[in-house]
Amino acid sequence: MPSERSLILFKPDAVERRLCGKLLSRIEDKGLNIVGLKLIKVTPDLAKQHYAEHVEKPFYPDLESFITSGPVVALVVEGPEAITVMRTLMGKTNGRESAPGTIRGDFGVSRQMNLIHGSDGPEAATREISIYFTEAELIPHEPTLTNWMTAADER
Ligand code: D4T
Repeated sequence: MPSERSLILFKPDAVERRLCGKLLSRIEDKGLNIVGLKLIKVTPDLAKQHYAEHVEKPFYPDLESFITSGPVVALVVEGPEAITVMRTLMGKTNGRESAPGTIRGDFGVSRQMNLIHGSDGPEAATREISIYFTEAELIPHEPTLTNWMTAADER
């Protein structure tokens, strides 16, 4: 089972609402490794790069002003099927539809202010990680607890 990396953002609403600790705990509790983490301000240029597929959509101007409106915590998480594991942990895009127990389901009712971003596939993850992080900013490591959280054939 291949280990994957996913680009995660705690969006400006999560920072403003002081939810970063709770969101980080969900990721740590689940058993994924943090290999990159920083506080950044997303610029309009960076937003256009990140959301390239949405730039022409009617909701894009509002999305850009939201994602550039305050600090964002950017992370790279790693683990078995990390991309899918994170999407499941986050819940559906629209907080009104996401299930209780998920991050979006537990903490919000908005489609735009949905607290967290996670890459939606391996190609997106590679692209997004390279937009937000340099190789030197990523610190791969193998916590000793890994041996108690995954079997050998799951690593
Ligand atoms: P992100 O990319 O933020 O993790 O969200 P999703 O992957 O779950 O959802 P998405 O790409 O479809 O949308 C990106 C981003 O745009 C916001 N949005 C979306 C919005 O404000 N209005 C809309 O109509 C849609 C479809 C929410 C997430």
